[in-house]
Amino acid sequence: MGIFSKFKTGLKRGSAVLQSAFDRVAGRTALTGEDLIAIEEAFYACDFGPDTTEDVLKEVKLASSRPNHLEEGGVVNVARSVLGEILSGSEGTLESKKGESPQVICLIGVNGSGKTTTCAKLGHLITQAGNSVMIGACDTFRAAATEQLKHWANRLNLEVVSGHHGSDAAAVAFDAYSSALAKKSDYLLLDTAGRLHVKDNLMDELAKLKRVLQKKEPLAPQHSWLVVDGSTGTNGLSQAKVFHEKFGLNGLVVTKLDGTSKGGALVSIYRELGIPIFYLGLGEQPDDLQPFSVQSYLDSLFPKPLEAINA
Ligand SMILES: Nc1nc2c(ncn2[C@@H]2O[C@H](COP(=O)(O)OP(=O)(O)O)[C@@H](O)[C@H]2O)c(=O)[nH]1
Ligand SMILES: [Mg+2]
Repeated sequence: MGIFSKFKTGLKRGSAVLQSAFDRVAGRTALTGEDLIAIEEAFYACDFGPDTTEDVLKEVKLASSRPNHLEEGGVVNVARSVLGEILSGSEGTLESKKGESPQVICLIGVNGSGKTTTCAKLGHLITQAGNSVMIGACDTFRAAATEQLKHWANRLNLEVVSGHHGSDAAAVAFDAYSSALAKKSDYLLLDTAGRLHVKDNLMDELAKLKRVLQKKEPLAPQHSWLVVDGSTGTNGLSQAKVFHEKFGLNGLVVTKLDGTSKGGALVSIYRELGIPIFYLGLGEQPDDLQPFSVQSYLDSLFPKPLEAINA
């Protein structure tokens, strides 16, 4: 399946919700109060959040007050351009770092958000692109976590540094960094334990991991990415806020967009925190982690061909 098909398949639920609201107003030259409510509800249902929903409504109302503006898919175009504007600058890109010390990418997030799976998929993606990767299994909290990661790594031919169950996560990170340095790996990916963002002791463990890494490399981890389940709605935003405040995030990976998710949560997180989105999880296969693309995202949510806006 091509990249765009994956986006499209993954985001089909959100797309269907938006489509039904747009179908309702298709070909209309004026909108009723009920039409506006239907549009508002669709944007809410897709987890775009209140601010973005309000912006969309405001622009749709404005457009509907202008003659001819609603013809030829006008409402779709208005909504799409509002989202496009909010998402401008949101694409994170991981640059190739050959020949320097390992770039550390630390994946953090609550339990079950997809960190371990993302770690493996990302390792696969990076090696496929011709860079070398080392993985640190820093989730020493759950007994099965290291096994899960090793299982993936075997399948994808990736190297993992791990510790004993219950050992110090920061020590594993330190060892993994040493290994990555010795093997001249381009990237070191750190899988960490799932933690409740309200639990301070687990946050302290992350802070320690960072401190210990910095003994080796003051700039590490160069990337601190939150892995957030895209189907958790507004909860994802509150998680992101707390992790950002405590840990200083500089990237997002939004997973499970192929599940029950309606796809809008990433807009509300980006809008609020301005943290670039690097990858989307669009399924459970190794190549289901895809670089985030605003264009593909919007094309998947608003699948109809675009007509020019009669501005
Ligand atoms: N459908 C789907 N499932 C995912 C995705 N990412 C992770 N998962 C599943 O979510 C569950 C939890 O993932 P895991 O990586 O163990 O989460 P962790 O606790 O954050 O390490 C696993 O069953 C994964 O297969 C995704 O993008 N799509
Ligand atoms: Mg895990």
